[in-house]
Amino acid sequence: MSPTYLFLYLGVVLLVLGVIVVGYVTTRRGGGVAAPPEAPEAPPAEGPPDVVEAPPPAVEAPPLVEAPPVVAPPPIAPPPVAPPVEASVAPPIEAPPAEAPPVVAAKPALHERLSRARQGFGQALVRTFRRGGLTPEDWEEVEAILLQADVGVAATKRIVDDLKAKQSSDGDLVEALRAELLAILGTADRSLGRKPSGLTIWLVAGVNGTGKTTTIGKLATQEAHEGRRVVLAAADTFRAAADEQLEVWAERSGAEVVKHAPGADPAAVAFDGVKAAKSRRADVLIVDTAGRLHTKRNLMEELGKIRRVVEREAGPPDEVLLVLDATTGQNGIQQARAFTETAGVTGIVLSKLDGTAKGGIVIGVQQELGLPVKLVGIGEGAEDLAPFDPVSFVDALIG
Ligand SMILES: Nc1nc2c(ncn2[C@@H]2O[C@H](COP(=O)(O)OP(=O)(O)OP(=O)(O)O)[C@@H](O)[C@H]2O)c(=O)[nH]1
Ligand SMILES: [Mg+2]
Repeated sequence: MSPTYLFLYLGVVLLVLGVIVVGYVTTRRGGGVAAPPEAPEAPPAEGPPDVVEAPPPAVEAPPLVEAPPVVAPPPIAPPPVAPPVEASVAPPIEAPPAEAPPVVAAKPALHERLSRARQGFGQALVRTFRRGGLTPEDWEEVEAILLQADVGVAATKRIVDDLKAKQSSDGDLVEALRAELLAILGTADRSLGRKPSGLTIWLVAGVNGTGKTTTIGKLATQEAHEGRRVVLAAADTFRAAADEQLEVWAERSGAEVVKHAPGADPAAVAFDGVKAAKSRRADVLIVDTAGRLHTKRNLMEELGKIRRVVEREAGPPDEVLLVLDATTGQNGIQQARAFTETAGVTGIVLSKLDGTAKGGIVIGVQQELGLPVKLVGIGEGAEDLAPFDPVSFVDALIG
């Protein structure tokens, strides 16, 4: 090889080596012509076409429109947690409560209800007798106590005469008084009259406000408790709302009511009462009548007519009960006399004995008219009607 060619060859080799060395050094300094990283796909440009396309952002910009605040949904109440079911063991099945028996108030003690009569009448006598050695003035005091208590003139005379005789024989005057009162009250039949079968009828009469309707309500209650079917005839067509009062009692006791329009003929109500009670196969018919003064002839005749109508339809009433107000006093004997003449009273109901310091009318009526007291009213409640028992009465009176 010629030296010319040799120099040319060496020059080219050196040039190539130089280029390689320079490229290597450049690469080591970080520059170099690295292949561009693959650009993310640019979003389609929305700008006008003459706008220079911006280089694709390396990081996607956040959206400019603020997102609406997220309203948190109301907290959802947790579903009710069912009480844990005691699955395996079935709860014991409680037996249904036995049907409660009807509440029947205990009969009030006569002794307690007669406390006023005992203090005003019985104990006044007992105190005087216990003093012993009664003077004529003491005997006058005894007489006054008896008369004030509505024992009546005839019974008072009988009691005083008898006790004076006992004093002279040194007897126990309190015991003598007890015996005397029981002797006057006697052993009359005080049960209420009833038919052995068929409809029993009780007629109830008396002056105004003595307690007729209340007594009928109490009687209806007692009869219903004993399993009898009761019809009430509202033959007080005179006083406003008298039938409503009876209806209230009927509702309480389970009785039925027969009534007419206000002002109707009371005898017609009694007539319908008998018919209805018979057709309904009732056991007892109780006829309520208007309060009337025993001195008013036309009113007493009206009562006589009621009785006659009942008698014509069903025979004589099993009871004609006169209701006397124990607080009205001696007038009761006149009332009893007049009502007996007109309507044939068979027994007395002495009402309001709980509210009086007297109570002697029981003795006076028996002594003067021979009419037995059959029932005593000792309060306003349905149970406050007691059969009259002379021994309990006298014990309650003189303590
Ligand atoms: N303390 C007491 N009050 C009674 C008794 N009986 C009735 N009464 C009351 O006496 C008042 C009159 O009773 P009624 O039953 O309406 O009398 P009545 O005889 O039907 O009255 P008239 O139909 O208007 O003549 C009422 O307030 C009753 O609550 C009783 O035994 N004791
Ligand atoms: Mg009445």
